[in-house]
Amino acid sequence: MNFQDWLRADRLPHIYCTGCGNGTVINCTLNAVNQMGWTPEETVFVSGIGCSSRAPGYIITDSLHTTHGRAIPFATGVKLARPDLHVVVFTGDGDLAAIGGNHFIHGCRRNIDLTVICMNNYIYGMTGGQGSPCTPLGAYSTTTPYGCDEAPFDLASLAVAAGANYVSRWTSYHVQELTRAVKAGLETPGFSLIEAVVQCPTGYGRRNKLREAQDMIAWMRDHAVLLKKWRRMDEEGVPHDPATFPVGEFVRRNLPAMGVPK
Ligand SMILES: Cc1ncc(C[n+]2csc(CCOP(=O)(O)OP(=O)(O)O)c2C)c(N)n1
Ligand code: SF4
Repeated sequence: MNFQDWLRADRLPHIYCTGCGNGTVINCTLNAVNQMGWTPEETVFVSGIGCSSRAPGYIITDSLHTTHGRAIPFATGVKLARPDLHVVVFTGDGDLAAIGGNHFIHGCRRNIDLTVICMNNYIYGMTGGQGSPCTPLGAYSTTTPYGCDEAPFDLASLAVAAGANYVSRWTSYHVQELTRAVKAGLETPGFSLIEAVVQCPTGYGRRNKLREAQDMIAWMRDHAVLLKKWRRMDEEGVPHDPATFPVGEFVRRNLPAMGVPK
């Protein structure tokens, strides 16, 4: 099978704005799923509500497009009822970390055998660009018109602390790395989080001097710091530029997991 064969062509054209980063993450994910040699019959995609959560609608497998924030509970149900199925969740930073924040940390704590792919565009895209728990300090959104003055969640570190077996962060600029990370998440039993920072020119970029898609892609390229370098800077007491963020594999471990087929 070719990875494009996983797409539901009769659902096109998609709803995404020109330049949206979500399509890149869907492509990387389908590439990784295809590399696993899985079939659509044994794979299920689950999502909440948001632009990111529309992704399963474009994929030929069975899928659940659920209620806002509840993708992980629905996915947990699928996995516990049918441990033989591969269950992949698409979510956004609002869906996962705001209304769904409690489900997220408990999914990690239970280490349930799911692969969760979060398209983090720093805002609520679908509803017009409100601030989310991941909006960076100082960033503008419709609900932070003077610049966000709350510290954002670090989703990857949160997942590590809560007990997930596999955690990576990349961006839609890092296509190869992101594809490899999704595959590693699919291979690792237990809860996997792959955080993909993506451009949302409509809801985020145009309010933050990153109006064109390529402006934000260049911004991600220039502000992502490899985790090894980030940790070396920590060891040496070198301060981080607050606009930068670490990318790479945060953890890959083998803590006891739930829902893994015997
Ligand atoms: C219970 C409930 N509250 C609020 C909404 C409205 N709503 C729809 S999508 C969304 C936020 C989406 O943001 P995110 O999850 O980050 O996804 P994005 O659209 O940015 O990909 C909200 C608040 C809803 N559908 N259901
Ligand atoms: S609003 Fe943002 S996240 Fe939603 S489709 Fe448009 S660019 Fe993508």
